[in-house]
Amino acid sequence: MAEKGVKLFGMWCSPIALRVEWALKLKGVEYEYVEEDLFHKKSEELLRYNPVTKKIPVLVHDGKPLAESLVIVEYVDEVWKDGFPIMPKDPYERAQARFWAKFAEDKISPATFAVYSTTGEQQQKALQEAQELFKTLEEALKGKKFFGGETIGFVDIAAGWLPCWVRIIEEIVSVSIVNENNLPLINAWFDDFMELELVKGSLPPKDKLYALNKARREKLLA
Ligand SMILES: N[C@@H](CCC(=O)N[C@@H](CS)C(=O)NCC(=O)O)C(=O)O
Repeated sequence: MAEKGVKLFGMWCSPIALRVEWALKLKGVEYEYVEEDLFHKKSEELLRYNPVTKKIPVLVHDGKPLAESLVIVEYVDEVWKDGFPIMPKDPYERAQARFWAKFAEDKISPATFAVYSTTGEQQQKALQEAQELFKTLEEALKGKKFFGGETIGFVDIAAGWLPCWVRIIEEIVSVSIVNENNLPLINAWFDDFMELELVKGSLPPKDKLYALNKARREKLLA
């Protein structure tokens, strides 16, 4: 008989797994969290449930596994459809939400990583590129507190790791990426998003995250 219930495979320092945690918590879904130690050895269970990419997060619902964080978030929204709405109801707005989530994933993530993993002139160039991309993303926030409007939605969940991780990167590399002068709307969104109880209650300890990412950068630059 297939196992019942909801299980989430994640890792404490994964901003990507947080997306799924936020979606489940917003919906009030009870779930079992399974911590993976990707630095050492992936569990047999993870490899069995996600033999294709072998990555976390993986959601197992009544024995059926799903991979890819944003696919999972949409699934959660559809299955627990009477709970907090994550995707917009209107098809055009829903498509727009997918567009901006993809923009953040495909453009902003690598640009932010480039600032984190370089120095000197290369970093200056990366910084300029990242800020231009954030400026573009800012368009989607005009007239709104969150990307979802008055409350958070799909884009906030997809891009929601940025407020925490960008602040840590800024501290590690001693460079300001987002501030109230250059990106006032994104900066306010960073603050508002980090103030949410949902977010405050789920972020990894800052000192641990800082230490991990500082060591990772040193390794990348060595
Ligand atoms: N596009 C995937 C990315 C997942 C991903 O990169 N997960 C990382 C942890 S944050 C992972 O499992 N890395 C282990 C590996 O690459 O083998 C998603 O959104 O779920």
